[in-house]
Formats: sequence, C-alpha cells, structure tokens
Amino acid sequence: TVNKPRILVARRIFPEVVERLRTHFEVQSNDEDVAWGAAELAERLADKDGALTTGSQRIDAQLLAACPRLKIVANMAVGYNNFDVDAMSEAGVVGTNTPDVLTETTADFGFALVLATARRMTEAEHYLRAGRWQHWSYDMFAGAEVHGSTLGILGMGRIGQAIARRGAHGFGMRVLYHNRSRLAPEVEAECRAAYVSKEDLLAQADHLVLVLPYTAESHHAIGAAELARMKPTATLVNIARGGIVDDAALARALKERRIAAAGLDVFEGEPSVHPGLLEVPNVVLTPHIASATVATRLAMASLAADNLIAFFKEGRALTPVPGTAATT
Ligand code: 8YV
Repeated sequence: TVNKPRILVARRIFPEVVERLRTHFEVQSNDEDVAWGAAELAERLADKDGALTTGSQRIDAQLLAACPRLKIVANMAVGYNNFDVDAMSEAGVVGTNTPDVLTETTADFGFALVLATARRMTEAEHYLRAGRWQHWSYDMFAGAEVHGSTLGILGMGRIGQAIARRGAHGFGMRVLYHNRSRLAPEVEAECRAAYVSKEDLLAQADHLVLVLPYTAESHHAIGAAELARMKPTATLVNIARGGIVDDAALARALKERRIAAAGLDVFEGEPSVHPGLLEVPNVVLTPHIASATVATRLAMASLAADNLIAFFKEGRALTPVPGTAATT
C-alpha cells in the first residue's frame, strides 16, 4: 500500500468535510472547539504534508522551519494576512485561500452592518431590553438615511464590488470608491461606482465601508487623521481586518461624536476588543461573522479541502495565493 499524504485539519470544521479528506489522506483533525497556539500548531504540523487552517493561524518562517515535510497550507478564508508569503515561497510551501465562494454572503453582512449602524438597531434593542421604552419620541433613535445617501467603499475587490451593487441598485445610493488600482470602465459602470481619491472618499462618504486586504500599507489606513476628515454625521463599517482601523482612535472619535457611529466585525487583536469600543453606545459590534452562513462556511471548507485534494492528486492547487510557492 502507498503511503497517503498526512494532513492536519487545524480547526474544528464540518465533520463531512473531514470525512471526505479521510478518503484521500491520513488526517489528524482538531475536533474540539479550541484554537491551538503557535507551539501546539507547530508540534502537530511537524510530520504533516499539508494543512487546512483558518485566518487566525499564523504561517511564518518559525513555524515552517519546524515542518520540513509541509507542501501546502489551505486557508479557510479569503484573507491571507496570516501567511508570511515570502517565508512560504522560500520554504516551497503553497498557500491557498477561498475567494468567490464568500463574496455575496460577506457583502450581505457588510450591507447589514451599514443598515444596523445607520439606523442604530443594536443600541435601540439594548434600550428596549433594559425596559427603558416608555413612549414614542420624535428623535428616539433617529439615525442617518441610507437610501439615496453616498456610499464610500475603500478596497474595491470582489466583495467591495458586491457591496457597491447592493447600494447602487438596491438603495439608490451614489457609490464612490478608492482602490490601489482603478477598475475597468465597464466594471465601474456595472457597479455604478465612481473612482475618487482617498481624501475625497473620506470627505464625501455618508457611510464608509472598509473591504481592503490587510497589508503593511493598509495598517491603520483609518486613524485619527482620516477620521477627522470624515463628516460628523458619517458612519464607518469594517468587515476587512482589525488593524486597518486604529481602534483606540476610533473609540475616541465615537465618544467625542466626531463621526456618528461605527459597525465593526473585525478588531485589532481579536478576540480581544478595545475597551473604549465597548464603552460607547454608537457602535454595532459582531464577532467576525461576515462569512458565517451555513452554506458559505461549507463552501469555504469544501474549497479548502478541494485545494488539498487537487494539489496532491494533480500537483496543482485550485486557488493559490500569489507569491507563495509556485505549484508544480
Ligand atoms: C473567516 C475571513 O471566517 O475569509 C476571510 O478572510 O475573515 C473569514 O471569512 C476567518 O478569517 C476565519 O478563517
């Protein structure tokens, strides 16, 4: 009998996906709802040929040095800021992510956060649950208009475009975007989105949504200076990554009402959340769940598994991350 490649499934995922992997590989899986630390991950990965991981597990030179057999890491996430791409390339390790399958679901959630933030939904619910609702008032939880307002999108990839379409076609919004590169005219037309400078985006957006990858360049892309350029009536939504926003500066801006409100699904240093954000009322907070529908999470896990299967069967990953080791 030939030896099957050894795979580590580093986080608890759908049992049916693990079962499918077992038909191709010798699998060690994390079946408990716990996140392994770097040392625990390195120990279990030391004798493995491949891994299925999530976006919170760092794949860097130190880990790779402890895993001489490792050939591929399949991330169950579209973002791959947990990959040290250069270290992986140097170690000859392919990284894969899960683009496309989560685009529309994540855009739905981004738009839900725009609505919930502008219309102060969680703040209002807390008030109701606390038994404080006595009577109707004209200004009780009066929020910001969504339909017909200006939607700003920073980071115009697949998810940014899907949010733009929702805003333009569904809510009659004027859509402005800023991106590292400008979109093709036909894509701009289809999204009904206009390219502007980052300064103009900050100044003009009524609702600003962050959907850009987290890189050295995008670290604290929204800090005190950027928040100061926004309208005092504006809202900010982050479904990209913590670290893109300076959470301490944001907490101060929210407290001093320098912007109206924020909707945050991602945080610097999550699962910890900056205490200043927990203190202010004008923020909607969710625990990194923008891709969390049953169908989408299954599609993500399946694509990560398909990457491992294609790589070991055909020598070619399906959705490799640019800059990681070239597939053979
Ligand atoms: C993941 C995400 O749930 O795809 C991404 O980039 O942030 C989420 O969809 C998370 O990263 C766990 O892998």
